[in-house]
Amino acid sequence: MKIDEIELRLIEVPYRAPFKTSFGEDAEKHAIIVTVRSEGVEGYGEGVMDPFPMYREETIPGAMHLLRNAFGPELLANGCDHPSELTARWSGWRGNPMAKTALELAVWDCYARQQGVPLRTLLGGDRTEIPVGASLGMNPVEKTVESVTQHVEQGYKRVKLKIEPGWDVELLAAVRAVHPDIELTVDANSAYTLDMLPLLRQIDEFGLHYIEQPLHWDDLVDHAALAKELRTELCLDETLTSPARVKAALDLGACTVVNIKVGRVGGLQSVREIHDLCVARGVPMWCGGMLETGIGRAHNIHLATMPGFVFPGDTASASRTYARDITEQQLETTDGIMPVPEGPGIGVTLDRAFVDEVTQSVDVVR
Ligand code: OSB
Ligand code: MG
Repeated sequence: MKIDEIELRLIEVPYRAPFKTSFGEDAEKHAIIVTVRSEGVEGYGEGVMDPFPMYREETIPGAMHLLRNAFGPELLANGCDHPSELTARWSGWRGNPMAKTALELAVWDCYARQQGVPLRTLLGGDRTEIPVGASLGMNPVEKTVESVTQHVEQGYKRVKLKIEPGWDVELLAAVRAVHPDIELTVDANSAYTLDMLPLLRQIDEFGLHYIEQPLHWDDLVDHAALAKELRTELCLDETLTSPARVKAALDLGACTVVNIKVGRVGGLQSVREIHDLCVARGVPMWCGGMLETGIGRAHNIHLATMPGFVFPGDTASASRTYARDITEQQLETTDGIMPVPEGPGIGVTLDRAFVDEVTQSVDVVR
């Protein structure tokens, strides 16, 4: 493909309600929407880095700098025969997986549209719908229990609760009192340390499907030590930033469940490599979320059709997160099942009027 231009659009979209985790609280989504234009066809990608490094280190200003001055110009200068080659081409620029992914995803979408096939087809995903769960932000205990009940009634296949030290045992006891048997998980977003083992042992008593990222956001060694002390399986999120890191985590026994976020691991080509590794080792994967708009959410749905994604992920109905989304197609579940958007590429298009309303800035790289 010859790439004609790359548009970098900064948007700010309000959440329906603030989303609270152990690392902070946000009332609106800040995202980079990348559009790649090639021979009359557009493709879209979404960057999941935040304005400040709260979840991992990348930031929107840092990503904009690299997209404008490194990855963007390299892509414009050299074009692309197949989107799978981009990660290796950009590997001389270290790290920054989310920035690379925002552009790589746009190229994958554009390429799939030019071929006239759904993105999932390029990834080997046969399924036309995926089972999903929901991730609930921190709220008072009573409100959380009500919310769990609503999500169970809506058919979500598992519920994930955000926890932190002091906001864990009481919450879990209240939820388990009403829902003793549902598929329940917790996500600490790195809020615990290994010396809190007695508390972690209490969390171990609630029959959780797994515990997501209890310890430091870049740690493998302490997670491997913790895994030996608990019955509940450990799932890593923040720590898993590349195929090599996933292999290291599995070799060390730091986790037995893998959360995939395409932005965190550096793009769809990295997802494919991790997928094949996890399938070969019999390690269950699931697709995480970063409260994406319809662009990132559609990408997540397509990648979660790959056969190794055996646990329900976080790609729930967009209307849980947004009163109005930026895509024309509404990404909604029925009975906990998310249909894959149909048509070429990711199968969604931008609601131009609304995108313009929420746009903070537009840069075009040619
Ligand atoms: O750790 O999975 C996480 C949202 C923002 C940052 C990190 C995480 C999350 C979620 C929400 O859990 C998942 C979603 O609904 O997209
Ligand atoms: Mg997580």
